[in-house]
Parts: sequence; C-alpha cells; structure tokens
Amino acid sequence: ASAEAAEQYHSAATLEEELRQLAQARPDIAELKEIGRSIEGRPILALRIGDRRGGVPKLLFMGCHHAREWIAVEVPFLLAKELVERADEAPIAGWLTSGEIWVAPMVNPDGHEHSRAQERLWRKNRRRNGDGSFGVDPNRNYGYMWGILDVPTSSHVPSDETYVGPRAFSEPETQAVRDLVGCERFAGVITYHSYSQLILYPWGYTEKSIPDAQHREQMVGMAQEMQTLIQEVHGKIYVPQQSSELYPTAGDTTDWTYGTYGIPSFTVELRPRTFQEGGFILPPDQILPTWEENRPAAFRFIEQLLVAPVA
Ligand code: 0X9
Ligand code: ZN
Repeated sequence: ASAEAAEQYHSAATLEEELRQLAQARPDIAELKEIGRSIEGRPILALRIGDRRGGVPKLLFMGCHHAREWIAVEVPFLLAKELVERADEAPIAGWLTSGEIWVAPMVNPDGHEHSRAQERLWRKNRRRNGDGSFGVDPNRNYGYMWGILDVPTSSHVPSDETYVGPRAFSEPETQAVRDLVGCERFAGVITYHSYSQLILYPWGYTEKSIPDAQHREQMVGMAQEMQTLIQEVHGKIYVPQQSSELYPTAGDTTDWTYGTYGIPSFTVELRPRTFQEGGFILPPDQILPTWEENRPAAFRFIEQLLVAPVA
C-alpha cells in the first residue's frame, strides 16, 4: 500500500517534470523558476503564472516545508495545474491579467525525498548538524522573532524535531523563500501543511494579537470565509485560529511574511483532522477531495487579494 501511495504522490523528480510540462505547454503565461537549491543540491522550484504586464499584485502559495506532509505538495501543485490548464477561462483569465500567482509546491525537497525513501515520518530538512544529528525545521528558521522561544515546539536542541537552526535563515530552503519574497512583494501568502484541518493566522510566537486591528479583522474574516467555503464542498471542518493557539513557535513562515512585510498570510493544515484518521499518512484516494475542498478557498483568496486588493 505504501509503495502505491509513493507512486500517486509526487517525488521531487516527478514534480519537476510536471511543472516543466506546464511551463512548456503555456510559455505565454507560465514560467518555471529555480528560486534556490537545497542542501543536497535539489532545485527549489516555483511556477510563476500570469501575463506579466508589470507592476501587478502577486500572490504566493507554498507547500511542503515539512518532509512527511505529502498532501501539502499536491494541493499547491493541483492549484498551479488548474491555473495553467484553464488559463483562458473565467475567472482565471482575468486573474492572470490583473496579477501573478507564484506556486512553490515543495520547499523542502531533500526532506521529502528522505521521507519517501528512508523514514516516512521525517519532518525537517537534511542539514548535518555536526553532532551526528540531521535537520533543521524550516518552519522555525525564518527571521522574525527567530529563536526567542525555547520550548518543545520550538527547540534549540539540534536533534529535536523542531530545531530552529543555528541562526535565522541558516538554511538554503528558507533563504530561497526569503529572497523570493524580498524581490517580489507579495500581496498574500498561503503555506500548506498537514495535518489537523486548521486555518492559522499570525502570531505564532505570542498569544498576543497582531497590533493592527484592521489587519487582524481582515485575516480573521478571510479565515472564516475559507472555513465556510471548504465545508461546503465535502463537509470537512477546517477551524480558523491564531497560530499560537495551536502551540507557540518562533520563526515560522507566516510570522515572518506578516511581521516583516505586513502580508496577509495563512498556514493551512490539510487533511486529515486527527492522528486516528492517519495523521501524516493520508491515503492517495484523498488527494483529489482535499484539493476539491481547498480550491474555492484558494480561489476566494485570489479574488480578494489580487482582483480587489484592500488598500
Ligand atoms: O508546527 C508547525 O510548523 C505547523 N504544524 S505542523 O504539524 N504542520 O508541523 C504549524 C505552524 C503554525 N504556527 C504555530 N503554531 N505557531
Ligand atoms: Zn508542517
């Protein structure tokens, strides 16, 4: 069963191949970019989708900061595929004229390959920490409030699952995202993870709310709307909450994108809801329904931030 699953989920190589095909099929609207290279030298890829008329708003969707979260590759990949394959249909055609959508489905390719071939439940990247242990948690390595916590969910011990790394942006995987976001000035970010079915917004490092009440209202409102849209498809409930309500972490992706640039940013935890339902091991027959329920939420996010950006 697990060999079968490995075939239906993308490897780093099959993802690269399919992203390349999408870019080749529609060079007028899609371009494959290497935004960096992993520790083991794998390309970190993003598909840029849009007419590129210059000065347009841009959105970023990412997946698979965590190696074992295989479904978090598939949802952003299927988003990219649909945007390219239906680029001439409404409403997508309009989006690709008014803005640009960037999709990076596998931020941590080394960890992902390790999860596929060696240790299914591997989480981190494949950094040699020098003490015999491997891996920095890419979702603790971003440079906003980096390292301020020392707790089990955000650890300074190299062998721990949530090791923050020796310094902010010590890893090529987070450097790639840092450099992309620094160049492209995104109007919104969604980063896909699994599991738990949650829609998380900043802060993650503190139980305090973000100071800007308008931003908070906007993100809470969008998260609630996404919850409704998701539930309408297959009845699954994705609970909106502040990241720190799940547990506190410092140096996660959305604290950095919001804290540094003020970008509305969400961490979406995909299926399943519980450990009992399989946890990180999501049967491949759930790839499509998970995409189906997340599609209208992603589309709404695009409508709100690309077509009618809030001032
Ligand atoms: O721990 C994480 O990085 C995310 N959960 S996961 O199970 N996919 O590893 C959640 C990050 C959200 N941020 C905070 N909880 N602060
Ligand atoms: Zn994760």
